[in-house]
Amino acid sequence: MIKKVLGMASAVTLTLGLAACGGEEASSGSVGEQLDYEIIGIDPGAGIMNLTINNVLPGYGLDDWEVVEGSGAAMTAALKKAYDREDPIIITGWSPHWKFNSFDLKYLEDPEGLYGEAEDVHTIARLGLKEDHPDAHLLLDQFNWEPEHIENVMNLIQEGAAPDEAASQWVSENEDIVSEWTEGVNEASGEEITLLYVAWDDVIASTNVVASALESVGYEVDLVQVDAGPMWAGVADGSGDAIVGAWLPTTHADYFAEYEGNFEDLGSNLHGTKLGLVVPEYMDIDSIEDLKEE
Ligand code: PBE
Repeated sequence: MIKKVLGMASAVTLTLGLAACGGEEASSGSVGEQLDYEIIGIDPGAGIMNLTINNVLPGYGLDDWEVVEGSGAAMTAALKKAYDREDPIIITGWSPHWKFNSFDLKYLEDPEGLYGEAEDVHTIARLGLKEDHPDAHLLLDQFNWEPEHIENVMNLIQEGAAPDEAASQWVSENEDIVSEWTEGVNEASGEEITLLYVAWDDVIASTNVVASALESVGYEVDLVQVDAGPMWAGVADGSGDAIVGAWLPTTHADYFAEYEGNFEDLGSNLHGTKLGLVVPEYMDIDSIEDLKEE
């Protein structure tokens, strides 16, 4: 009897010992084991989520991996937490974005090119905006800047400025650029323009800057934050006047196709975006292919 009890006790000790050992193995095992095969994603309506889940994971045979849904803010919070502890983490990342200014990060190579080439960010207007508000339409049509400009605004916000304050600071400090957007635009007298946007940090920055430029010529601008699907639906059904964060031709291809004919594409306002899986420099993987286990 006593012998049996002792036997059980040592069996328990043995089990605990193995479990502890398993834990250690997990933290020094493959990247997949360390991360529980989880990539930190953002909101499910984002094009980068669609691309990662439906093209990239299957394209590289990463069937064990999943992309955790959340938001842009939850993703950067998870990144900061992991980074401060030098823990491994993989996020769905994009440029332009302030995270590359705040942390040492790298894109995992994408040898199959499944995230596509550098894209353009387009301004999309509702049908009829040109007739109803020709001057706002002209300004939106002339809005155009460079990645370094939007990064400046994003960094101001990241350093603590409210988005509208960062935007009006940038607008007042960059009159040479903004005057190209307002060229030929007549002063308005408080007419309302509604811009729809998603809480992606780049789109928060660009939308606030365009709002500030419209306000500088006398418009009253309403900024309405929505999800990606409703943003496209809203500009197509006319409940919003315009959006300035349409990533094309790849990232928002499905939305573009779904609503084509029900909006006016005012063309590119920025060239040179990038999408991918992003990790801290201290991780010793370099390619999406490194996530595949034999
Ligand atoms: N983003 C930022 C968006 C477009 C702008 C890359 C997160 C997306 O994936 O839809």
